[in-house]
Amino acid sequence: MNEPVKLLSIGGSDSGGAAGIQADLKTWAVLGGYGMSVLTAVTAQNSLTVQDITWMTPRFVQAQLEAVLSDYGAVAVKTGFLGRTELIISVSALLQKYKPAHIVIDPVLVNHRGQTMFPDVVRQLYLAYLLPLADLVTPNLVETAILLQTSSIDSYARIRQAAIRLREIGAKNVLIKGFQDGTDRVDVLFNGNEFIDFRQPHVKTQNTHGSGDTLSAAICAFLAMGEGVETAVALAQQFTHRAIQQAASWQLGRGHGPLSLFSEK
Ligand code: PXL
Repeated sequence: MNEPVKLLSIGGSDSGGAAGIQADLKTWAVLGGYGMSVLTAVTAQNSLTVQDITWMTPRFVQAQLEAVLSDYGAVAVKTGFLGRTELIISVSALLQKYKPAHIVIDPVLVNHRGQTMFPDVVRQLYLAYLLPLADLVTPNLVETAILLQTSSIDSYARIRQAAIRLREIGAKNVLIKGFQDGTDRVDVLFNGNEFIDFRQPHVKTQNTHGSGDTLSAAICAFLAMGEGVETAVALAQQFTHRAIQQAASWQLGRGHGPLSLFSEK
């Protein structure tokens, strides 16, 4: 008898299959984990826009969580689309009850245009309820500025300052994503002792829908497989970069297309 690597995503459905739960489950299938999903919302979405959202009730999110965690359990959990106060509070309570070994909080606060999607109370609840549970929090630059209510984060000095603050608030490790440094994209990890830059050449493409989800899902999988945070981030960044490169030639939808997660021969 053996047990597959059990992974759980708590987030929203993207009908277009690019972001959200779909990105996470595809990533995990490719990386060889057993993926489970607790839906917080269902979006009517394509490469151009999120046209509509139906939120699950807190009671039903709780029912899904109890169902999977009381039976299958999960070694690692990631949270994504969680923009409702009651959902954040009940998800946080159940994570504290079941204590998965690894928790990755991807603070989905803005759409791909960088516009905020949720009221300020959601930001406050991320700080109060979710960051203290996080083994890793993975905001992009805009989400970092929103979480800390600062002006735009436009230098390594400001990234480092912000990472220190987010760690003080409770996240054990902080990964601030997407700093454009010349022709490179750099994600900066702070583990409490040092800052580690993860650098990839920037790929000129519109097809990056779901790239943040894929990165945090891949990190979650590598943590569950026993890698340390630094290696998990490095492997996940390489995986995501390759998926972006492979999709650069795709024509799928008229807006921001998805990544290509599968090995292309
Ligand atoms: O990429 C963040 C994200 C996550 N989950 C869902 C989304 C989005 C972005 O639109 O729709 C369901």
